[in-house]
Amino acid sequence: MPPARSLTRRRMLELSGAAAVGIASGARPRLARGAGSPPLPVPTLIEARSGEPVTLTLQKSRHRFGAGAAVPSTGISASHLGPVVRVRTGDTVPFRVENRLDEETTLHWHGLLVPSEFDGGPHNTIAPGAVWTPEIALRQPPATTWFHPHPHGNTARQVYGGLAGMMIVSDGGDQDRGLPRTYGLDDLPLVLQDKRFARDGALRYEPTMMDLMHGFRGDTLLVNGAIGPVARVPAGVVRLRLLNAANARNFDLRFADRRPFFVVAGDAGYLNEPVELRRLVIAPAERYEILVDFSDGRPAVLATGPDPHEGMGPGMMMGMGRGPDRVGPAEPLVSFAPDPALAAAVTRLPRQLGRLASPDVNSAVAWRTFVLNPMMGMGMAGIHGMGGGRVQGGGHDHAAAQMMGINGRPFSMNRVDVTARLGTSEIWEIVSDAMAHPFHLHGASFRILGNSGRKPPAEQAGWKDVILVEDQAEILVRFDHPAPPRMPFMYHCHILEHEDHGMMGQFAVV
Ligand SMILES: [Cu+2]
Repeated sequence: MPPARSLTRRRMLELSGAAAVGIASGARPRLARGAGSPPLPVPTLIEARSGEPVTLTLQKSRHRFGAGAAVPSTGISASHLGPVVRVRTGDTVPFRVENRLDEETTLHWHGLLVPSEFDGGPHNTIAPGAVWTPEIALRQPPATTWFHPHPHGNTARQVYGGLAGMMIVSDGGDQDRGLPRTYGLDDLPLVLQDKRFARDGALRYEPTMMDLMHGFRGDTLLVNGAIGPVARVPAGVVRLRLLNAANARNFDLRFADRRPFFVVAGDAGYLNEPVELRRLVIAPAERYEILVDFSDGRPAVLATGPDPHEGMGPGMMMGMGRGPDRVGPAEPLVSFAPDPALAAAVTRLPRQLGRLASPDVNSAVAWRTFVLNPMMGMGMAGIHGMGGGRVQGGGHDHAAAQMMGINGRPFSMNRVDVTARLGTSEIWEIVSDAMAHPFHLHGASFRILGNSGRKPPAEQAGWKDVILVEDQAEILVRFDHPAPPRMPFMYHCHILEHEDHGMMGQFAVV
């Protein structure tokens, strides 16, 4: 870390502290929750079987978010969000992805390790009314993954509107591992998001210029599409599959009573053993599986502190420093009510899960550096050219719409930025400019070698596909899945507004 950068960061904290407090206290949820807490919605489970088609329909619908009337929404075979699809390693599942929206879309399998033609990135477009039929061969370790649209320039608005679902890759070995495994009972998906609502209860997505630069954040927290839900759980060990499906927000998770919890898996697979924590930051698109012991029978509240990486502050406009670290009260996400009438299948923590070796740095055949640029030397005229108020999604033809980039270049569908060799590993150095960015790449997973000059914490020591980079990080990426230059994989910032505005690149694997 160059000393200059630390200095500007400290200076930024001084400069923007007052403004930050103002923003935090000004944010008020606008949607009435209604009387009592709704039960935690548990998405429909689709148990996929080899050779049997699974249909996922991206559709317009109506959905009730709070106490008010149903409002326009989108969902995947649901009124909002999607099902949980459970697939088995070794199986090959033919999917039928139907686009019943009135716009082009794609469906990206975030975390599935498949050839690029089945990846669902911006090249795999599905026209309105069309059906996409990828054959997904599951040849990867068990993991909690997810799926969401990825159309060029229009991902943020489509995901925000409700197009996201979870996919569980299972190898059938969780009984031997001693892990909770009864879906909807002691194995619960928790899709974490934040939204803004209009007075009539409708979802609002009208990002301002500041929203685009910082990433769009809501003032209301949702879990599985519900506000402040409560889950009945057995009075034993319960597994929570956490997915941050927010456009930009980082959740700083903790239980209100400060009880410990145990991370057993990261994005792309199990850790060697449970990692005990009392706080966990989950960045956009990251997944963690945690175990929580409810055997004391007491109700518990999973809450989040303020986003520790929100905003760039005024200094960002001058290309210096980062936003302030937020302070403020924790907000509840979801409550748990242990119910002695529910059978507790697991009452002890497992000892051993994965068998990960240390990453082999010497296996790397190349070193590449990627600098994530939220503003690429664009003048104020260019910023104002985007309009100070509402900015439409999907405006990627607009000259100013590609104001962000990587290594000084905005994303282009027609340019392959990197070519890697199939079956090799490379060290990728990621450098964040102006604020923390969650970096993700398709079709490959990686181990973290270092982040901000430190070794990764134990909960990030396994295989991953997202890394929150505050300053600079190095990852060891393994390329085992092909992507010809005509259909490359993506690497990008998972702040969806950044991705849509050019903070993305393409790599081939040959
Ligand atoms: Cu970013």
